[in-house]
Formats: sequence, structure tokens, C-alpha cells
Amino acid sequence: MGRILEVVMEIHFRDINLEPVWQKVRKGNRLSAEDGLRLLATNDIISLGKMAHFVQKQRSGDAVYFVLNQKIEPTNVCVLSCKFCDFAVKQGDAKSYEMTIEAILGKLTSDIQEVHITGGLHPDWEWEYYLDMLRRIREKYPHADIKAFTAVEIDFFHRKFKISIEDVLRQLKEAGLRTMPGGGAEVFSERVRKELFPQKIGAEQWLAIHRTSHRLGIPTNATMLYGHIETMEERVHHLLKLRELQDETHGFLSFIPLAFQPGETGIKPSDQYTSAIDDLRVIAASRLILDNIPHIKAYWVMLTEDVASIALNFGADDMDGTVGGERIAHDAGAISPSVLAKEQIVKIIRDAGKIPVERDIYYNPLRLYGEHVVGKIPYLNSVPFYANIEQRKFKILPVSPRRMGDLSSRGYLDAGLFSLVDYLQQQTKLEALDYCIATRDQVKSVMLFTNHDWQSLQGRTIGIVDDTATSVQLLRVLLKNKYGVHAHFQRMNSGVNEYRSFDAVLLIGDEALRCQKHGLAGFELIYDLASEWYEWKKLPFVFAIWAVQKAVQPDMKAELIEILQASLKKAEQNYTEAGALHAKSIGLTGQECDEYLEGFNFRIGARERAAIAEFEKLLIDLEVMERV
Ligand code: V47
Repeated sequence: MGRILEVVMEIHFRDINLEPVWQKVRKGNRLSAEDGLRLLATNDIISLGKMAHFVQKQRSGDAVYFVLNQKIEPTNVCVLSCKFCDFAVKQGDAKSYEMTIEAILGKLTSDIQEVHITGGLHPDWEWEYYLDMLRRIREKYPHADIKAFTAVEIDFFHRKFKISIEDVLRQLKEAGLRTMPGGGAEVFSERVRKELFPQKIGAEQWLAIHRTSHRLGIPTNATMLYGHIETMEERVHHLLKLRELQDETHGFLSFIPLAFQPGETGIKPSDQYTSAIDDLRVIAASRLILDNIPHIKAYWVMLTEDVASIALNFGADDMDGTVGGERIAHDAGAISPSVLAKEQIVKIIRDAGKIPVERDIYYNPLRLYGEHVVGKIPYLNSVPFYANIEQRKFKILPVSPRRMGDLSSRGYLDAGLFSLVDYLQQQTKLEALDYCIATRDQVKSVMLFTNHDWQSLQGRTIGIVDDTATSVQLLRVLLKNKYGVHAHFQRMNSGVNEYRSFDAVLLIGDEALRCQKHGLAGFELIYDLASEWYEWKKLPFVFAIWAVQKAVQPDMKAELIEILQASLKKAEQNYTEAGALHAKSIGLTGQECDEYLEGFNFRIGARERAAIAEFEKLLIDLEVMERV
């Protein structure tokens, strides 16, 4: 077996202006506008890419996401005349088209996971038509999630139909809207707006609409159209405005840099498209500046497959999807195909050395196309196992506890840090290792936020964050067996939620930690579920346990144990250092990180085994689980 190597990352800079930026990136410090300009000006593309890839790995491990999606552009008739757009035409134009709902339904198939709708601002269509479009899609394809209408369209509906922005969004959500695409942002600059799209909404309204959307529980994406007449300063300003809003709402799922296609727009000669170098610079700089947006998309439609493929090692962790026919970029001369087969996307991602992860609209993994995949709970308390991990053959997939259980039950994972309930349910297939995440008394990251004492939760509705597998069962056990109370549980979306519509909410992981520190608006009381368990049973609580599939070869298993042991040992010498990057990303100080990680036991001992047995017994009594 090989010797365990120190996991260090060195970059040999040709552009020394990048060195101070790298120092900040390594420590998880925020980049300034000046740093952003250095990134966008550098010719040291390889060093820039390495910095962005470092951040990408921290956030997404080896995963690159894609979705089986179908783009629908219901009409190209548009009341606006933006100079950069070759897609829009006026009513009556020989190239104009209008799709009926039947025609839209005709473009969908049952394997489609995401329907992406965006199009021209049609002067005559009624409000009901848009609502009906969403309802009929949901009716015919209930498994397909809808991402529809950019902020420009939302603003158009608001003005045309005299409905407030909030009501436009509420009604669309009720009709089936899940998320909003990021288009229409162009570049946040009044100068550019006046020149290229004077009739279109500006930065303030675009951001206000996304803010409202996030508040209503509709996550969104963000874009930036680059490579036309914008300056580097305007690019950086754009990214900083997005980062600012994300700090406030946490509602952006992904950022998509859109490479300008000059076509016949007249803004630039048609052969002056962006260079691959500039595309990679924008992707990498976005990953580094947007430290709070989870995903960066390499939108192959505009980048080409070749550039998108390289971007997967330059900060991008998402390929968008199969798309199924696109017109906005192609009408402006994009040379990419207008559809990619799933197999081609999988190949591009594999060739980039990543795990192809087929996802849903919220980035929950549905299927994996890779080998030797180890699941990682993406919360601070799992960091000791991964901070110093030397991966060797293994690839790391960050995935919520509940989804990890699901992927494992379908044979997609070799090993992982499983939520206890999933391990207990899959004991016939999984073999436990001696490592776990167990509390001593409190946990600080599995918290119930409410305004009611335990007894008064009787008959009330508790919102349960989508990620949890074990915590929700612990809550059930506490309510029933400790307090004799029955409450209703309702799963919440991943992403942003309207927490106030519940009598209580159960949060876990980083979000719980953040809310434990800063409070959750609308809720006065916070219960720590591990403290509740400890008071009752005088035992630790084991939230997660390391396990490998029994089918995994013994040498692979031994190798995994060896590298886990080494990572944990190193982390235990200095929790502050091991968790620094992660802790900073959720607003914790080094000392808070240290105190938090000190509160766990990462190895299974006699008391942890007793705690597992006790919890298993309670679950069987509650008929949550059958005896395995
Ligand atoms: O808003 C228009 C841009 C956008 C051109 O949210 C052009 O997941 C390049 O927003 N060259 C629509 N771009 C596409 C879009 C999008 C794409 C993929 C994923 C998502 C998402 C969103 O295309 C428009 C506009 O900014 N656009 N003309 C052009 N000539």
C-alpha cells in the first residue's frame, strides 16, 4: 500500500499579481474588485485555472452536473429591439413564429427532467396563456420541473397585465414554476444598457425581481453576457452586485457566463467571437469572485463543446443539459450543435476526469456515471474526513444525507459517510467502518426553530428540510416518545424556502449552524435535537456513520480506511486549520469552527454503539424501520 502523501497544492505563478489573490483564496477570504480586475487581466491562464479548480473541488468535489432538459422558446416575436439579439423579430415578420401549447407539449418527452422556457415579449398574448402553458406541462409531465421566464419577462407581465411583481411570481409558482432562469441580466451597466438594450429593465429592477423571487421560495440563476462592448470594470461590477444579493437571499443556484455571439447584430464582425482564453478567464474569475453561488455553468451552447470541456477544470461544475434545440444563440451564429445527446455530455465530463452527475432542477443527483465514488456530506462536521484526503482512485461526490442513502440503495456509491438511518436500512449491503459523526451532548447543527414549547407542537406543521434522513427520525422519536406529541411533517424544497409559513422548521448542517448563530427571522426558540436526546437518554447521538458496500474489493476498502484515518488524524491536530475554508464560507470564526468540531466524536466506541442500538430499537417500535 502506498505511503500517505501530504495534500498540498502549489501554483508556480508566471503573473506575480495573482499571488496575493491566491493567498486570499487559500484562506477563504473574499476577493475585492481590484482582485477581480487582476483575474480578468491576466495572461497566466493556467494559474488562474488552478485557483478556480481549487475552489471548485472544495465546493463540488469531482462532480459535474447536467440535466436532461428541453429548451422551449414559445415565440420569437418581441416588443423589444435589443441590439445584441438576432433571435427577436416583429409581428408579421416572415421569420416570426408562435407556438401553441399543443406544439410545446409536442416537444417534450417523458424523460425530460427540466423544461426551460424563455422567449420574446409577445404584444398580444394573454396572461392566462402563460399560466395555462405551465399548468398543462405539469399535468402531462408531472416529473418535469419548470424553469421559466427571465426577470425581463416577469417585468413585462407585471406592466402589461397590471399585476404586482409579487403576484406575477406567486401565480406562476402556483401554476407550476419551480425556478427562474438567469437571462436578461446582460451586463449591469447603464452605459451598456443605453447603447445596446435601452428599452430593457436595468440592473436595479433585474435584481429586485430576483430578490422577490427568492423571498417567495423560487430559486433562480444569474447570467452575464460578455464579449461585446463591456469593460473589465463592468464585468467585475456585475459579479459583485450578484454576490451582494446572494449574501442577502442565498437564492441563486448557479451563474452562467454567456459568451456573446456576434452573428448579424452589427455590434462586432461575425467572426469576432470571444476567444477560448477569454471564456476560460470569465469562468475561472466567476468561480473565484462569486464565493457564495453554489454552481458555475459551462454553457456549451455558447462556449462550444471543446471550451466547455476545458472549463470543467477551470471552475465550472455544471454543463447545463441536453437542451434539445436552442435558437437564441444559434440565430446569432453559434457553431455548437443545438442538441447534445446524454451520452455525449457524459463523455465530455468523463474525459475531463470528473463524475457525470445527472441532476434535477435543484441539483439533487439522480444518477451517476462514474466508478469508485465516495459520498461526502457537504457540511462542516464532515470536513475532518476530507480536508486532508489523498483521493487516489476515489472520486468525491458532495451529496446531502438523504440523497446519499438513495444513491447508495441504487448501487451508485462505493462508500460514504451515511446518515445513520440509511446505514441501518441498508445493513445487508453496507459494512460499517469505525468512523462516525457522533455528538457528545449538543450538536449545534440539527436544530428545531419554533415559537412553541414542545407540548404546544401538538397538531402543528413542521417544515422539514429536504436533506435530512436521520434528523427527521430523531425529531419524530423525540416528539412521540419523549413528549407524547403528534405533529405533521412537511418536506420543504431544497434551496430557498418560506420558513414563516410553518409552525416550526427543522434545519440541519451548515444552514442550521448559520441560523443557530444569527437566529432565524420569525422564530424565537431554538431546540438542539442532540441536547434533547442527551438529556433523555444520557447517550451521545450518532448522526452519520462511515460504510462501504460489501461488494467493494478488500484492497480498495483497506485503502479507503488508510486515507480516512490519515485525514482525520491530521485534522484532529488542528481543527481550526482543517475547517478554515469551510467555516469561513458559512461565516464562522476559527474559534467557532474549533469549538464546533471539538463537540464531535469521530470514532465509534462502546457508548456510540449503545446509542445506535437504542435509536434503532425506537425506530423499529415506531415502525419507521423493519428489523434488519
Ligand atoms: O437573456 C441574447 C442572451 C440569454 C445573445 O438560467 C445572447 O439556466 C449570446 O439566459 N449572444 C438567454 N447571448 C439564455 C439564458 C440561459 C441560457 C442557459 C441557461 C440559463 C439558466 C439561462 O441569452 C438572454 C441574453 O442574455 N443572448 N442574444 C447573443 N447574440
